[in-house]
Amino acid sequence: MSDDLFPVPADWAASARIDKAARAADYQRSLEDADAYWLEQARRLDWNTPPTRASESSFDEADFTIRWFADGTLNASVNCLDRHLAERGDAVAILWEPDDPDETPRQLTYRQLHAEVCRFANVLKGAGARRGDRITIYLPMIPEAAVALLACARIGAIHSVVFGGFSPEALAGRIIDCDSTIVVTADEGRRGGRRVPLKANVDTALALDHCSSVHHVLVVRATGGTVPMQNGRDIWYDEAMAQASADCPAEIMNAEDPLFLLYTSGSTGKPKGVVHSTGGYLLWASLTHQLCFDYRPGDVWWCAADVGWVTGHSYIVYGPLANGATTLMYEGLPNWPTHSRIWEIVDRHQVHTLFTAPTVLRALMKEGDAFVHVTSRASLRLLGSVGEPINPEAWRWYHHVVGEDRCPIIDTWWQTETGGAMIAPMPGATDLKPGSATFPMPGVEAMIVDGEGRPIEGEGEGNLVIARSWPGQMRTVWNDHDRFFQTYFTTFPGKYTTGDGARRDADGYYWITGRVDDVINVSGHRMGTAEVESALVLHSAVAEAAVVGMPHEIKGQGIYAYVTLNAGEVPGEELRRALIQWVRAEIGPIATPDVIQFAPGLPKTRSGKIMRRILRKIAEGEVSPQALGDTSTLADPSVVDDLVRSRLAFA
Ligand code: 6R9
Repeated sequence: MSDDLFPVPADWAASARIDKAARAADYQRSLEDADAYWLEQARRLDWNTPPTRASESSFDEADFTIRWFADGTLNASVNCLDRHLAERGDAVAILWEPDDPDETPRQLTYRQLHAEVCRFANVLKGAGARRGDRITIYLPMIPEAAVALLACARIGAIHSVVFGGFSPEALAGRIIDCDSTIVVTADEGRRGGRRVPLKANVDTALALDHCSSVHHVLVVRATGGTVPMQNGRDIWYDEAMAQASADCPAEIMNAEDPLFLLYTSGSTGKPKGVVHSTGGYLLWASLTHQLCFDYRPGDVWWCAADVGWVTGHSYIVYGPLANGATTLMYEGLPNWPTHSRIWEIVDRHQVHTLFTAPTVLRALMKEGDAFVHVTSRASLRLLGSVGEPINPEAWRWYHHVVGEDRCPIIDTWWQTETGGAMIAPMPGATDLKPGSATFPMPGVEAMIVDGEGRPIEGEGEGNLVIARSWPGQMRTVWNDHDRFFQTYFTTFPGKYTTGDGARRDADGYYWITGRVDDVINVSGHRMGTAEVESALVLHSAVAEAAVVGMPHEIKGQGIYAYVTLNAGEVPGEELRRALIQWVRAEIGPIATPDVIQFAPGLPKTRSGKIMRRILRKIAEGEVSPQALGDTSTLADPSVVDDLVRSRLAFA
């Protein structure tokens, strides 16, 4: 960790809307006079009925409730579109950069986007969608993805976006869990010059057992590739749009009505459907986008995430559009066709703020500075980071080589569950330390507690928890409110458990140290070790599997799997390759194991619990008895010797 201080640059200090004193005062007021503060903030949205109540929330078991602006009504698509038409209807809302740099970019003004969204909302209604229905969106990074999200919001349907890199099995699981009636997809996606068979994946998913709730599939013609269409079920997007009216009154929603659900991995069980609200979420996405990035009309904003993750929801679509921003959407990969691509896009579209992930920076950093130097990047004023802890080396490279020491680095810590940034700098208000996400946002009562839940004041390290509700907080796990409570509010009763560890330094800066549970972070993507284990044990050769994270130079963490085979199965290269392929097919390429170690047995306590602490150490290559610690509580301590021997054999 680094303790160097990068003060607010003079130009930001002079122009930013919030300076150091204002940030501190705002924070204090947000906690001490919370109701007034939040009702005031709520005015940044357009309400049909403005709320008169702010938070009515409690994290205690007896009266567990999370509720914000409960008597307010609004529509999210109106806030992202209609209300901008008078003032900036002809301003660009979405700037789209295609995968292939030789193709022409597309742009949609607010007026055009509004018309498309209304049309598609009517198409959805024509396909039977009603308020409260779940609609699964499985699209590449094309403007139609934003259109689809906002069209759902317009009619009060709940969207569930599934990342295009997920397999048919993973897609089916997410469709089944929320009983989706409609899927919106494309013929194919494109990434780095390769085609992704999205429609074919949907067909496979819908043919699987129990995946029977879907009655219509809407298909965007993205590449023109030939795909079979099922009569009566499948509808071409362009054909339906050509018939649809561009007039669609927005459904008036309660602030607490779900806006969307988004599946994310946890430490146990299958992925959970994280449910976000209409009012609180939209306010949080919009407010944090403004506070962290100080957006001004005309700036080109680029969040280089995929709309399949929460970062894409909050900072490609909802936050920027609620703020009337020009949001850039990129179809492809940051390093294709060359390692300069991301910087070429910055130049081509005169990007003001770039928001990306540390894994992208590490991968590009490795290729050398020349790929950066061949571009200008003169338009850049601000750089953002999200998804995992940013190591100080990558931070410095981003700051010095990419931003030429001129752009503050906004390292935002948050989660799918939090809806938007929770701990982050503000460019005009926060002196930076490389690797620290700095201070909590307004209303975020962050605390560090020890293993028993006792608060650690001042300098110290422990579990990061949040002591009170904030507007962007998830409201429940789809169909499983009890799981919501059990997962987040029982480890440290009365507090929201983030699952992350953190250190607070002498100046009050927060440093996120990474997950303290069985979630691993691969290239900024969350993966539950249990999910990969379940996929592995479905293979006929596998008796048992245990998965842990391992340090990885580019991805942050890699996936390390210990596999015990059924009697008669032969460990070897061929089976290793087959298992890797198997996991990719079950979950998707993001879950590809980096290492598979065949193990005759796994280290278990006498009660049968796998001791992951030991497996993590062995995966890290730390195999000395001191590193492995006490193994005396294991049912069979000799298992560890076997694991160490076979680890050393292939290391
Ligand atoms: C937004 C997002 C959440 C987990 C989170 C933490 C890690 C995200 C971070 C960060 C350190 C940051 N994380 N941002 N760790 N510094 N700036 O990534 O959501 O996919 O749900 O992941 O990612 O471990 O708990 P999600």
